[in-house]
Amino acid sequence: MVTIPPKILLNLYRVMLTIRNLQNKIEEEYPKDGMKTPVHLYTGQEAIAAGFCAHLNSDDYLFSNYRGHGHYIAKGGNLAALVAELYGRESGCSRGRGGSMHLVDTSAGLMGASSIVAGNIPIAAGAALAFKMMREKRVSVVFFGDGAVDEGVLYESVNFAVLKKLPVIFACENNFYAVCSPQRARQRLDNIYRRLSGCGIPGTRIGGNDVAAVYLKTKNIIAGVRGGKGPALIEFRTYRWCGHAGGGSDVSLGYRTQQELDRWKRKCPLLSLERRLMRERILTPEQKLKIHNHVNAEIEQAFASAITSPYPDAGQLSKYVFREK
Ligand SMILES: Cc1ncc(C[n+]2csc(CCOP(=O)(O)OP(=O)(O)O)c2C)c(N)n1
Ligand SMILES: [Mg+2]
Repeated sequence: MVTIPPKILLNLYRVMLTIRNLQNKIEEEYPKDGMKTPVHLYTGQEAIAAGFCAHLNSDDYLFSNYRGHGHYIAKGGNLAALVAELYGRESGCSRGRGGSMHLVDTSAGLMGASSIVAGNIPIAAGAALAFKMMREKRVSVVFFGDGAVDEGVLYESVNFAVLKKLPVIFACENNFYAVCSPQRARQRLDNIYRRLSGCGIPGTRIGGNDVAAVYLKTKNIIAGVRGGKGPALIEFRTYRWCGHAGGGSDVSLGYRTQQELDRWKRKCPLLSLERRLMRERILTPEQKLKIHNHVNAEIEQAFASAITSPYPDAGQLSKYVFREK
């Protein structure tokens, strides 16, 4: 903790709080049916996006999956454009055509979120090949879940990236479930970070609920990849608090227990950072209030502007979706 400057820690706190409170607000508003999109909430996983993306520049590329709100915010995305996208408005980051699972904002380096499990993995490797061919010191990052590790394309992409020494980081957020299917029912060994060592990629396992650990441990990995060392694989261990999609608890479905959920909630990434910051007097109660008020006002403003923004013109719906002749 001491090795991270207070200013950076406070910023990590602000980013995580923005992601958390935004997820909570979406959960609250979603039943009103104004958002005509499935939503996959990132609640509980905030430390990964915040700690990792703190080392990225806006021209580094980030490829996300359908659980991408946190990735977009942490990459320096536009909160109002994200919320407008959930409401299908023209002012949304994907001009209202994509919804929650298909966020795109090239100005922030978010090259696209995808609803296809593992779909963005080879694309991220391709982007890294372009960086290498252009001799640019940029990195390409792809976030995916433990479920995506079951897709063959990961192995092909890692093999190619190692062979060509590409500046790509394969970042797996292992929350131990793919929808209702536990990791142990799909993978004989709990070893995602080591699983591709046979291809020659270095793998690291990081506790994904500890933002200081994420920040410190990913710093050197990202710097190495940027410096030309070749690709890296990271497995973050974390837990999804809500149901797979749509928010709310899904413990009644029977695939996981309330005890397990409670155990992970006690390891809340946001609260543990807050406690440490207060203990170390980096965050005072007054500062905390100020940050919370600011973050909440920004979120309220984003929702207010989204619901009063126009929808895309009906005659223009396929614009930006299909290639223009
Ligand atoms: C190629 C493909 N297969 C199946 C699905 C259906 N599906 C949607 S999400 C999901 C689970 C993925 O779990 P994981 O990668 O662990 O990510 P998490 O939802 O836990 O963040 C599946 C199987 C899909 N969208 N794409
Ligand atoms: Mg998962």
